[in-house]
Amino acid sequence: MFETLSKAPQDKIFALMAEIAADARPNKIDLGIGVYKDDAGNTPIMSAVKKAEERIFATAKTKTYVGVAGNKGFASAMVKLALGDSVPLDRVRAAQAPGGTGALWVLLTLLKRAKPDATLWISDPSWPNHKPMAEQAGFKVAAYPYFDPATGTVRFDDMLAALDKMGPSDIVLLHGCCHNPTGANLTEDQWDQVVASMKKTGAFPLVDMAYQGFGDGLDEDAYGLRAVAAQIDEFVCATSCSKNFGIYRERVGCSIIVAKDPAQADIANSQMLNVIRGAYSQPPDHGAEIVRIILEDDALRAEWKAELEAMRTRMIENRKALADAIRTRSNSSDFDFVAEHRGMFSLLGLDLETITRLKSENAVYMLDDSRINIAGLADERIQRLADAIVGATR
Ligand code: PLP
Ligand code: TYF
Repeated sequence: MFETLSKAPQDKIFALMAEIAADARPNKIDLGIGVYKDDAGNTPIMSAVKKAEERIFATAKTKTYVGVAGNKGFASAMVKLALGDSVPLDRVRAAQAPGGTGALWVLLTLLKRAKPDATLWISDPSWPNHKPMAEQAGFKVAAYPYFDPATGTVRFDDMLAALDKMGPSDIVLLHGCCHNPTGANLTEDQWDQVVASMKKTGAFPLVDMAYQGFGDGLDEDAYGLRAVAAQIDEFVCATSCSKNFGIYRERVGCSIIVAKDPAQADIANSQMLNVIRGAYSQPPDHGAEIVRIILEDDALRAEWKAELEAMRTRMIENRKALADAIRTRSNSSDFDFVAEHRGMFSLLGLDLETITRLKSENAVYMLDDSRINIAGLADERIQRLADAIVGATR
């Protein structure tokens, strides 16, 4: 049987994680996987999450099946969190999914059923899992221009020109906020232009929202998605609770469909539930129940928001501190863009030779495209990282 197979490629992010773990140098700086870390380098459980779990343990009476769509209260709360009041709910359907990845997979499989010959467009560059996932779903995958590593900014004119050439057989995967891996994001005005282009061409939006609340705030980060919702009558969105609730391993996400009318929403939803039933029958409940409890309870919701806000502002402070430290040492504004980026990542635009040297000489680990994770840097590590980057790029 298995002699017909050859070895599959590893996910480069998880491969780097193993490489870092094998490095015995005590001073190593891990800028690899996208997990939020505090000053001490830990990824603690949020206090609102702990309290919700305590409530589950104290009050849950059954572990019977929840159903194919998962936790309904969770799905409703997630729709509200992502879409706000941007679209009438009778056109919206949602199902709980195992993580943002699971939500993306369900939606890609659904879209393949709806439009088998579509081309799926991802940004250049994008999260390394997007292309393999879209290919696994059977799509032709193409890339639209997105990032200019020389300036650290979005190549917006090129992006818009590519979008303007698309049509109804094109599906465009857009990062809702906090672009992974670049950290460079569309302004509100640019979102409006993207939405106007897609409305005009009939290209179909697939929004990946994995970091809501990590950029400029919960509502601010949903600007693009809500602009899509206000102007375009059908689209889908995959959301994740891994980062903003810090419940990575619980695998919590949501697949959201917005259709032209309630009848089409019902049909699309029946196909989505059919996709889920044929894959894993129904999602695990615990993590979704945590999120439902938090979002439906005023006090816990306020506590969660405050914790999320503290994480968000700390990442922005780290960005400013790193940009300042590099500017002071290099007398140049070459890396000032780090302070303008949002979310957990910035793509520094370093070449592979520099990245390899930083690894061997400074024990500084970043992805081989020069993506760094800005969370988990604390003051002393920021100064050392600035020394290393300026030393290696001189
Ligand atoms: N989409 C993007 C852009 C991501 O960075 C991630 C990574 O966390 C995901 C989706 C999926 O996250 P998860 O499946 O862990 O919820
Ligand atoms: O980009 C990251 O680092 C996070 C974590 O297959 C991640 O999104 C990385 C790879 C992957 C799943 C999650």
